[in-house]
Amino acid sequence: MQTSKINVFLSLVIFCFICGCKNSEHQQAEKPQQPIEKWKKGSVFNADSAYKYIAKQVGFGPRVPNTQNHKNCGNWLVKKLENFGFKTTEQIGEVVAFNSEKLPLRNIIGKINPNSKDRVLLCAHWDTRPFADRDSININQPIMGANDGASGVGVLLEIARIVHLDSLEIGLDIIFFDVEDYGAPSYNSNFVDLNSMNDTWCLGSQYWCYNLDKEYLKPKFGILLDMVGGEDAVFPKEEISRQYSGYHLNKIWKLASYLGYGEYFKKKIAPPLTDDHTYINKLAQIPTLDIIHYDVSPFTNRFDFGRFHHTHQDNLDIIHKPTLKAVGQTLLTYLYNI
Ligand code: AHN
Ligand code: ZN
Repeated sequence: MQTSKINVFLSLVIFCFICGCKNSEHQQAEKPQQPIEKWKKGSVFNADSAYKYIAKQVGFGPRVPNTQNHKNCGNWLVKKLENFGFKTTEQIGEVVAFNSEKLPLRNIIGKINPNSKDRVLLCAHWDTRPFADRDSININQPIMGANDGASGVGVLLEIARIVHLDSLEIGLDIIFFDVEDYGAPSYNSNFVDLNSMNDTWCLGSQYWCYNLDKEYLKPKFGILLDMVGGEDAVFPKEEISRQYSGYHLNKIWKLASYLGYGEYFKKKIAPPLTDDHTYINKLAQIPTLDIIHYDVSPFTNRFDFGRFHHTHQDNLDIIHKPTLKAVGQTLLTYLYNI
């Protein structure tokens, strides 16, 4: 009697054990596989080269619209794109600034595989701000714009150099927008009119959007770079980018973290920002995301775009090659994986 009870008990234990094993095997089989990242490696982005392109632009001095420095830098940019084998054109126009000043406008446009319908747009602004309204000294002097202006253009020039060497199958439009940073200064605005002042920014991209050629082969999507060279750069998922270009935004942020750049490409969400992509999305209807330095941490509220933003600290000293590498390598890898 005792032995049979023990036997029943043991059989039960063994039965449960087998069931348990089977069950866990079953669970394992059901468990979704971790997605395997299948990114083609692509070419190597050279941050030293991008840095040199930034230094070259800064060497022209502040690139304020309607000045000789601005003209000289524009001429250099056109030549650079041409030398990299881009079919290069300039959109010349005139815009009216917040203070009623008339400004000449020069958007610089370069194309690779100009007849391909499968195109991507990469863009950045090349002008710099005429004043330092977030500084405490010399607020009426123009800033150097090493980060705010030169950094995005420098990264794109390096990408242009590489796609020229390692031919790209898709079509590519690179646009350097003018008169982005002539927006009404913050000390000019009170709380009520700040919003209505938003359209005083990005005059070059607005002009481009309002004057699109009917024949223009619209890129499938676009990527804007703005202030991509600071040491402490953080790139959150900005709200307009999320709304209009969420698919590519999430893929690019995933790729960045796969490549080891997750410290820059944060999963945090930033509020909608007025930048060139705002108009490209809303007016030109090309889904475009913004890789922009914007710190959403509540402790740095005053310095949301970085502590050097619109100050005289925005010079070559704050340009950090590892940040350029993170942005450039991510973009380049993405281009060869579309
Ligand atoms: C505003 O401050 C409204 N937008 C930021 C756009 C900008 C200025 N990007 C660089 N400088
Ligand atoms: Zn700016």
